[in-house]
Amino acid sequence: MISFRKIVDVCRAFGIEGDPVHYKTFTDGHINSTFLVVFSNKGEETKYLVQNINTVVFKDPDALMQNVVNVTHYLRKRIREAGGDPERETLHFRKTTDGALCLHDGGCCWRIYAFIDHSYTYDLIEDSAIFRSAGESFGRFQRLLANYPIDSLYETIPDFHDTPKRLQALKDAAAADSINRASAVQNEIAFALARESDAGVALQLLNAGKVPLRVTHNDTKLNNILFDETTKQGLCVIDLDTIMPGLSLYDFGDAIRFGAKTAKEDEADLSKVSLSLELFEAYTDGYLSACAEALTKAEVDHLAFSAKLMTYECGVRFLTDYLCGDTYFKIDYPDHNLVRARNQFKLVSEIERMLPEMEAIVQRIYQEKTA
Ligand code: ADP
Ligand code: GN1
Ligand code: MG
Repeated sequence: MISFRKIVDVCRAFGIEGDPVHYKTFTDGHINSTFLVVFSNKGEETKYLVQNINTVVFKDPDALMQNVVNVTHYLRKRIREAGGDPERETLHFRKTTDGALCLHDGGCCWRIYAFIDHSYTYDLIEDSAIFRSAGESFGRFQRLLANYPIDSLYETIPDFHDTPKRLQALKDAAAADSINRASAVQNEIAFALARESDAGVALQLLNAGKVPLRVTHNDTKLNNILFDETTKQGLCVIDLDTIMPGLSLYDFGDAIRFGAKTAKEDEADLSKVSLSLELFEAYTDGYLSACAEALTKAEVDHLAFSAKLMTYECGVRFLTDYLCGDTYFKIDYPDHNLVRARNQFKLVSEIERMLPEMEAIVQRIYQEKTA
C-alpha cells in the first residue's frame, strides 16, 4: 500500500512545490501503480500523474524511460508538423531535481508526467463510433512512427509477443506446478495445447519476409488511449513502456482482443463473453483509414487472425501466471488470473467461429480504403 505521504515525497523529488490537495488511484492498469495528485500553488491547482514503475516486469527502468523520452520527443515533432496539439496528444515527462528521468527509491522506481486533463479511458464500450476513433488513433500512431529509427529502441521486455515462447512458459509452469494448481486447470491447459500450431504464425510470416518489423506499441488496450471529453475522439496514446520493434498484427490483434469484446476481461460469466462484429468492423475502418496504404498483403490478410492470436497469447499468459502463483499481473482475488484466462479462451472460441466473417470485413474495408 502506497501512502499519500510517500507520493508527496516523490513529487518533491521532482521539484513539485505547493500544497498537496488530493490524490486518486487509477485501477485500470495491470502492471504499474498510478496516481493522480493535485497540488495547489499560489492559488492555482495543478494535476500530476505519478507512477510507480513495476520493476519486476520492467528490469531496466532507465533504459525504458530513455525509449519513452526519445519516442515522445519524436512524436511531438510529427504531431506539430501535422497541425496537432503536442501538449495533449502525447505524454510529457518531468525530470527529478537532479535531472534524472526517474527516481530510484529502494527497490522502487517512480516517474511523473503531466496529467492530460478533460480526458477519459474506457474498459468496455458499446459505441462503435468511439471504437472507430480508437482504430484511427492506433493507426495514426503506427503511421507517425513509421520512420522512427527502429534499431535505436531498447527492448523493454524481450520476446514480448513471441507466442511460441509464451506457450513454452505455460508448459514449463504446468510441469513445475510450483503451487499445485495444475490438476485443477487441465481443461484450460489442453485448450492452449490444442492450438499450438497457431502460435508461430506471425513469427513465421516475419521470418519469411512477408510482414515487416515496425515500431509498435505492443499493448494496444482501449484503456491505453485517452479520449477527449469535448470531441469524444481518441486524443493521446499512453502507456508507452512496451514500444519496441514488433508487428502491426500485434497491435491490431490486441486492440480487438480488448476493445471489441462484449464483456470485461475478467467477466466470470462466460455466456456474456463474445466478440462484437460491429465493433470489429468499426475499429478496422478507423485503423485502415489511417494506415491501409502502408500495409503489406500478408499483414492485411492476417489482421482478423491476429485478433485470435493475441487473445490466445493473453489467455496463455494469464494461465501461466496463475500456475506460477500470480507474480506478474496484479490480481484482486485468488482466482483472478484463472478467471481472466477462461474469459480469453472463451473469446478465442468465439473468434474462431466468426473468423470467416471477420476476414471478409477486413477485405471489404481494405478495398474501400485503397480504391
Ligand atoms: P499501466 O501500465 O498500469 O496500464 P498506464 O500508463 O496505462 O499504466 O496508466 C494507467 C491509467 O492511468 C490509464 O489507463 C489512464 O486512465 C491513466 N493515465 C495514465 N497517464 C495519464 C495521463 N498522462 N493523463 C491522464 N490520465 C492518465
Ligand atoms: C497488461 O499494463 P496494461 O494493463 O496496459 C500487459 C499486457 C496485457 C494486458 C492484459 C507490460 O497491460 O501485455 O495484454 O495487461 N502489459 C505488460 O490486459 O505485460
Ligand atoms: Mg495501461
